[in-house]
Amino acid sequence: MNRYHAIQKLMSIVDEKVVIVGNLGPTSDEMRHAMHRDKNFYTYGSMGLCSSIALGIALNYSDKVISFDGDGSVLMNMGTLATIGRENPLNLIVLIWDNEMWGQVGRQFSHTHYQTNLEEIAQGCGIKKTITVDNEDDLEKVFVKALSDDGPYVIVAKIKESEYLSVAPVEPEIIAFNFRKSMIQNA
Ligand SMILES: Cc1ncc(C[n+]2csc(CCOP(=O)(O)OP(=O)(O)O)c2C)c(N)n1
Ligand SMILES: [Mg+2]
Repeated sequence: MNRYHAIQKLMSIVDEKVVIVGNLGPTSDEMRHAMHRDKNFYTYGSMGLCSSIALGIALNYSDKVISFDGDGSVLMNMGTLATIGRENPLNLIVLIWDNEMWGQVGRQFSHTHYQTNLEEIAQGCGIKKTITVDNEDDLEKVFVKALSDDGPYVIVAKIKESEYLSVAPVEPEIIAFNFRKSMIQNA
């Protein structure tokens, strides 16, 4: 499965109130190229914090919040899954794009290439709605279901790394300002 293609598909079916937090690097770049919107929160630089930020937003927001995380980032901050299990936010969907590597920094194999199973770790944290998918049709099906169902969901999407798109403009202050403004307008 190709992440950019899948991101384009999934972003075309979320409504405008849904928040999407993007993992640093290529995932945020691809979100921005696929469909820039003020409710996309791009986490440039902050490895490991994508799902933590999404959790914080989810606990304070009535609509769905989606985390487009990465295997390496979740591995670096596994405590996020434990806290999601404990807080049990019904409106949070964590989608881990698992290319089994630290892609952006040299494509070294990550632990998921060997023995680490992030879906089982999520289960062990008490998150009941989990799945691992390796093709776009199955991903779309579970994603559509998760959008209209109580969560939290953890979806591990196995992907093949491909060419990177151009790096999207990095303007943290502007991203944060526009994101906050869009949340206030929705409150
Ligand atoms: C705290 C911290 N450590 C290391 C880095 C360097 N770094 C940036 S992206 C990345 C790999 C992220 O891997 P993953 O989440 O799987 O995303 P991928 O690049 O594979 O899409 C690393 C190690 C960083 N930005 N922050
Ligand atoms: Mg990765």
